[in-house]
Amino acid sequence: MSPLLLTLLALFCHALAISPIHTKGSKLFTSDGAQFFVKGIAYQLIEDDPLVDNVQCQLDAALMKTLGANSIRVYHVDPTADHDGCMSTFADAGIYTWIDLDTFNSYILWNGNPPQWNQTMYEAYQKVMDTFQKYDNVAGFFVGNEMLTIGSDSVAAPFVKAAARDMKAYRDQKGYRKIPVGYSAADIAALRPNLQNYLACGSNSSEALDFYSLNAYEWCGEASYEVSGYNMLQQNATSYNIPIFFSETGCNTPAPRTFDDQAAILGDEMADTWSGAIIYEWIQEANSYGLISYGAPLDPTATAANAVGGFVRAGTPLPISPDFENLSNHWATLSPTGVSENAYQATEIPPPCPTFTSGLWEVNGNVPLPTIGAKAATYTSALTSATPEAGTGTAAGTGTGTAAASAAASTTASSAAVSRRGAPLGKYPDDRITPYLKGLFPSLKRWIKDHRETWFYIRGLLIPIVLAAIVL
Ligand SMILES: *[C@@H]1O[C@H](CO)[C@@H](O)[C@H](O)[C@H]1NC(C)=O
Ligand SMILES: *[C@@H]1O[C@H](CO)[C@@H](O)[C@H](O)[C@H]1NC(C)=O
Ligand SMILES: *[C@@H]1O[C@H](CO)[C@@H](O)[C@H](O)[C@H]1NC(C)=O
Ligand SMILES: CC(=O)N[C@H]1CO[C@H](CO)[C@@H](O)[C@@H]1O
Repeated sequence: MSPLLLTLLALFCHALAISPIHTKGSKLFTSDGAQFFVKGIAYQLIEDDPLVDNVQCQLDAALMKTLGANSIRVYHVDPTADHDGCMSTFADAGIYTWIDLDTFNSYILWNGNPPQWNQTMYEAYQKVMDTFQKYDNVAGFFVGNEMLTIGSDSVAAPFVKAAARDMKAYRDQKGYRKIPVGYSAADIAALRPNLQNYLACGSNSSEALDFYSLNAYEWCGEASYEVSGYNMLQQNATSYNIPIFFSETGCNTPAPRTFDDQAAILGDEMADTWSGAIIYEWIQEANSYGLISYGAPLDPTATAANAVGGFVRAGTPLPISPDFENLSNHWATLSPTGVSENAYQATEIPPPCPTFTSGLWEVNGNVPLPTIGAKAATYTSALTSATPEAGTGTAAGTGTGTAAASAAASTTASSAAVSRRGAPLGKYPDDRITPYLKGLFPSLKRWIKDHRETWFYIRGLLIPIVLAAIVL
């Protein structure tokens, strides 16, 4: 085939592609400039990578499309495996993926050990990013899941931030797409809102998360926005400067699940602030959070094909009633449009970095982050011995930074955070043709950007005509 034909073909195929996601201010946008709201499903059929068996992915993606999902979250992947099949299957179904960079042997905090962010982990995270960055339907990466669970775990928070800093720098240095990097937090009242604020705070956005997300199971049964405590989550997140969403939700007691919380999250109460939710989880297992099963439960010791722990983990997904329909019914009626990227001015500023409160939040302000491989004990003692003067004038502040210093840092950040808007559409004087022609091309480009769907449609019609003209 001629290079021209190949190019045209590539353009044609691109027209069908999924539009990648990025962040601006507190919101997620597709490259079409539309705000994106997550309607996701936690998807981990097996402990190992579920994105390698394309036959299974096809079966599941088809039913997820029926359900109305636009995202999955995968907690463990094998960066050495081939994901092309599954990733394109999900992309074709309009489904994005949220991928955890860590796995069983690379957690920043686990099992009561001191927090770690070291070279081995950095390289392991890099491999996952290297493998997945090429797929347009990767919506984001998590540097960790639910690692901090009590107030004193807060000493690990700078390590989480350091991991995000380094993965963002690695992404940019490799010239990868600006795939958002975030953290998925456990919903711990004692850590709230300190952790949320800490991970976003400071004037240097290279050292903050791109998004924050929460695993919250507060809304159970016939609760309501107030009774569930979602109103408090909303209070804590109002005017937050980076995107925030539920990375797990779906309380299962009492059964059946109604998913009524979706109406709050994706509706008037929260959609101005929150970017949607991921439901825990796709497969029915012993914990009873499944939306589907691959057959009746077995004896936990059964050794049937694809069975682990008493549950078959492959095959045709069968909806669990009424949970599946309940969720599907909600999602069908909830399609917030939010704001278009062009119309949105990201004026939110980073929250102040929380100050030290023994047992609750043991990181004092905007402390310098640990370097790769820093030992927790050495790092912490350096912080406590730092004097207020040590870091005067630096954006990083000092270990003994005060609330005032953090607030000052945030104020500085505010001017930087004010978004640069696209130039307004020019007005062309009708007596001079040159400026008009000069303006035509950018206007056309802008029109395409704003009307991407229409443009793809037109282009889809034009390309076969051009091809036919060349061939005939
Ligand atoms: C990094 O930490 C992990 C545990 O999270 C550990 O298994 C590994 O040996 C450490 N590597 C280095 C170089 O310290
Ligand atoms: C922001 O943070 C990055 C990563 O730590 C660092 O390289 C850069 O120098 C910082 N910028 C400022 C202005 O401090
Ligand atoms: C954040 O939430 C907690 C409890 O969930 C609440 O006590 C606190 O007042 C909230 N803070 C703000 C600033 O809304
Ligand atoms: C929103 C929704 O569809 N709710 C339904 C969930 O399932 C129960 C039990 O079948 C129904 O009564 C609800 O109407």
